[in-house]
Amino acid sequence: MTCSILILNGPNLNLLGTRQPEVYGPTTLADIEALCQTKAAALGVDVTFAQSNHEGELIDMLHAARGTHAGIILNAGAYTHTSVALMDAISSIMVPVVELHLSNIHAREVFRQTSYIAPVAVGQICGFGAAGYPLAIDAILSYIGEAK
Ligand code: CA2
Repeated sequence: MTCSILILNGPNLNLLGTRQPEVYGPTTLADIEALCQTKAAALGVDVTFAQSNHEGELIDMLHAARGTHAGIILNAGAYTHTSVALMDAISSIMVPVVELHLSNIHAREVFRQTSYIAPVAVGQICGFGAAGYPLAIDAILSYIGEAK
C-alpha cells in the first residue's frame, strides 16, 4: 500500500508570500504544496496538504489521521507556543509527528522559543524556509522506515 503523509499547516500560513517576506520568505503556501507534491511523486508516496486557522479543526484533522496517514508534518504556526490541546491530540493519536517551522523559532522572540509540540514530536525542523517542507518529508519517511 502507498505510504501516505499528512502535511498540516496552522493559523495565518494561508497568508504566506503576501506579507512579511523578510521573515517567512516570498513563497506562497500553494507554491509549498507544489514543492511537496513534486517531492512526494519522486519518492512514490502520497501527500495530503491542509491548512486551517482554527485550533479545533487542526485537532480534528490530527484525530482523522489515525489509520489514514503513516506520519504527519505539522507547522502549527502560533499555536505551537500556546496549545496544550494540540499537544494532547498528538499524544493521543499514535501517529509520528515532525514539527516544522519556516523560521528559526529559537532565534526569535522568547515566546516563540517555547513549543508545546516539541515534547510530543519525533523531531523538529526549523529555519530553512520553504525548503524545510521537503526536508521534513525525508525526515518523517526515515522515521517510519519508508526512506527511499
Ligand atoms: O516559522 C514558522 O513557520 C511559524 O510557525 C510561523 C508562525 C509563527 O507564529 C511561528 O512562531 C513560527 C506565523 C505564521 C504567520 O504567517 C504569516 C505569513 C504572512 C504574513 C503574516 C503571517
